[in-house]
Amino acid sequence: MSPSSTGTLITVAPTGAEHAKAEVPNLPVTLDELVQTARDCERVGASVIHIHVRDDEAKPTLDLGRLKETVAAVRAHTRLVVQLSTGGAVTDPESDRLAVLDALPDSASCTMGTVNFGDDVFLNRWEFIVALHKGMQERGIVPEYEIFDLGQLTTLRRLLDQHGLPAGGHVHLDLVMGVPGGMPGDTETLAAALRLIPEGATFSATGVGRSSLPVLFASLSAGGHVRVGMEDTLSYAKGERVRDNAQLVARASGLARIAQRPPIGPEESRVLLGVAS
Ligand code: KMH
Ligand code: ZN
Repeated sequence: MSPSSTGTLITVAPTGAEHAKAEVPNLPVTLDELVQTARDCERVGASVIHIHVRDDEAKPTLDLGRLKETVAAVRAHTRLVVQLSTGGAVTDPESDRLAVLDALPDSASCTMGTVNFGDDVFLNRWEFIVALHKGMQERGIVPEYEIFDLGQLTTLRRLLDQHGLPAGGHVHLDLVMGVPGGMPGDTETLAAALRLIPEGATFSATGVGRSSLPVLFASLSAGGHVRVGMEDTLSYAKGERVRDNAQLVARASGLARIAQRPPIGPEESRVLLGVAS
C-alpha cells in the first residue's frame, strides 16, 4: 500500500476491559452510553467500533445476551462496522471468548499470541487462535488480527498458510503497541513491523498510553490506519485527561486530513475489510 493511496480507516475502542468506571467516570459502560459514544464518534470520523461490554456493576462481561443486544443497538443507531473483542479481560476463559462469535458481529478481534500484559498474562494458545480463526470463517465474521509483539506477525503468516484466508478474503491487522510486556510504541518498531506484514494486508496501529500520538503519526506516515479510544489512552495531553472518545477520534481525523489521508466512512471501510454490507 503506498502511503498516500488511500484514506484512513479510524477505529474507536471506547471502553476496554481494564479501566474501572469508579476511576474513570466518563468511560462509556452502559448500553446507552456506548450507543451515544458510537454516534458521536461516527460523526467525527470513526468507521469501526471495537467493543468490550460491561455488566450492571460496570465490570467486564462476555455475557452472550448482552453482546447480542449491543450489536443490535449499535447497528440500529449507526453505520459503524461492529467489532466485538474476543480478547475480553485477562481472566476470561477460552470457552467464553469463543462464544463471543455467536453474537455474529461484523468483525471480531483475534490475537496472535500470548503476551505479558502489565502484571498479568494475556493468554492466546495456538490451538485457541486456530479455533477463533475457523469459527470466524464458518460464521462469515471478518477478523482483525491483533498483534502485540513482532513475533505474532510470524504466527499470523503461519495461521494463513495452514488455515487459509479469513472471511471476506482480505487480511487486516492491528498493531497494538506500548502495552507493558509487548512491543514498544515508536516509529522504529512500527517500521520493523512493516516488512513482516503479509503481502496485500492492510494494517492499523494503536499506541497505548503515552505512545498514542507517536504511533498515530507513524502509522499515518507509513500508509496505515489508526485506532484510538479510551480503551487505550486516558490522557489527551500532558496533565490533561481525555474528555470523551469523540475528542480522540476528532484529533485522529484532523491529523489524517493533514496527512492528506482523510477518514473513510463505514461503507468504504466495509469494502476495505471485506465486510458484507
Ligand atoms: N483486554 C485485553 C486483555 C482484544 O480486545 O481483543 C485484550 C484486548 C484485546 O483488549
Ligand atoms: Zn480490546
